[in-house]
Amino acid sequence: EERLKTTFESRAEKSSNAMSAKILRLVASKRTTLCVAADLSNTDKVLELANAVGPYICIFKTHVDALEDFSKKFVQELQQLAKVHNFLIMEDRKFGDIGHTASLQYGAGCFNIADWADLVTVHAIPGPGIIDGLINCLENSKSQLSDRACFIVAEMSSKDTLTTGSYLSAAIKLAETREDFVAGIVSQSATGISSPGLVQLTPGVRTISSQNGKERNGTSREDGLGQQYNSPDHVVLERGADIAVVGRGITEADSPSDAAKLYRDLLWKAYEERVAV
Ligand code: S5P
Repeated sequence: EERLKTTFESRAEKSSNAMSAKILRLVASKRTTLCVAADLSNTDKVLELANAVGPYICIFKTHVDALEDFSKKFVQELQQLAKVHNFLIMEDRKFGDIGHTASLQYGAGCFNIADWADLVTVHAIPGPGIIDGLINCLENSKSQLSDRACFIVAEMSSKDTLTTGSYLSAAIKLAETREDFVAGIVSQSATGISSPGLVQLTPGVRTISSQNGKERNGTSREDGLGQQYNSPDHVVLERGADIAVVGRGITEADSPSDAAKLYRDLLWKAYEERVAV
């Protein structure tokens, strides 16, 4: 597969989306394909995590609607850390409504995501109108369209997900035809993705040794609520992941910073193996 063998640097040059080029260049220069999922319920904890893992990540992924104490000040502090450590912020909102509604959810309300998140996630289910909705919102906001992009959730990591077959191929096709605002795809495989600029983000990543207890039996690669895990090696070499999302594998570690460093190293080694000629 041509695309998967190509270095991030040359894919950045071929990209037709400014944000995807920015991500690919950041990944190449910082030498990290790790995205940390900050699924914590308190803003101090999220900021502490961002500061600890900041040096080792390219993207910091949030779910701000799970925070008990969201504030504008939190956003400013997170943006400050993003500047200091050089990472991008992705709000994993998984928008899934008609364009008009998604536009309101993106640029208004108490979170005002369009104002601060470099990247957002979007379900493909409404069709292209959802992308037009987000673009429309940005055109009427103070954020620059070229400083924002979305990732289409094409295929989920969870057990018995419905994102299969013709839905999955149509979701990838949507991403490929809308690179004006789509920087990447959230998926479990590279099948069907051909554009060199599109970045594949793959969640459901955890090393066996970081799943304390359960995995000592060697078999448990799930979390009991449908999440399914693969190793860093496997997602990069067998599934085509460009960026791997690690949540609890890092947030539940004794030292999130050491764990992030370890995941970064494992992922980068696998990437080098993948692009090696
Ligand atoms: O298919 C998906 C898509 C996403 S974005 N499966 C996922 O798990 N995610 C997100 O990745 C999920 O919302 C969570 O924030 C993270 C996985 O967390 P972990 O603790 O299971 O590593």
